[in-house]
Amino acid sequence: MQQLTLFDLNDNPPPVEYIPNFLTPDEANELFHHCLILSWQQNNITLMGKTMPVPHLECIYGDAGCDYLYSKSVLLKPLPWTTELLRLRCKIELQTGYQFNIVIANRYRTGLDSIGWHADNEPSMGVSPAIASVTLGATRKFQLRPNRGGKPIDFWLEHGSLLLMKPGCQQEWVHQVPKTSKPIGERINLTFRPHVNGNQS
Ligand SMILES: O=C(O)CCC(=O)C(=O)O
Repeated sequence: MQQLTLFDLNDNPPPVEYIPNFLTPDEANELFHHCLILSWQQNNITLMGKTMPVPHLECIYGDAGCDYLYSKSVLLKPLPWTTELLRLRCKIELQTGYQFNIVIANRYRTGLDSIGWHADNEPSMGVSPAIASVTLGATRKFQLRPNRGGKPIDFWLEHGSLLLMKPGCQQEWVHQVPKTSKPIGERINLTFRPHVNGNQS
């Protein structure tokens, strides 16, 4: 398995690790098709008193009792793990050495679906969580920027890849998947996260 350590020459590298071929093309294709039939929801988010649709579809699977509230406005209640998602969790845990209790799935139907600058620092994940992010489908730009300011660093997350955001990443960095007007296929992203109420914690 190819593993790249990025930003060796950068004096403030983000604490991430990118594995482009974490899944074989066949594994990634099968998982993409499985994910198309997950229970996708169009949720609304309230930011600064204004309620609007979340700019992508989402859903959550995981251990019972691991409800996930983000931006103080969107409450996700996990559905039971599917066999395919459990198998993927196991593979990621073996690769990374971290344990995960939930997976939040985001579905970007076109280039106009996106997720804005944010950090995944919800208290329900505990202190300084590691988050493992699998990409399926179209390649999209993913940007990381120090939360104290500075230039974004661009990644192109490919079909079947794994991006591990290590402990500290959510405390020091923010990230986003910006919109693009280029014609682009559908992308599904799976972020595996710990939860303080999880079976393994
Ligand atoms: O789609 C991605 O690669 C990022 C997803 C994300 O930032 C999140 O779920 O918090």
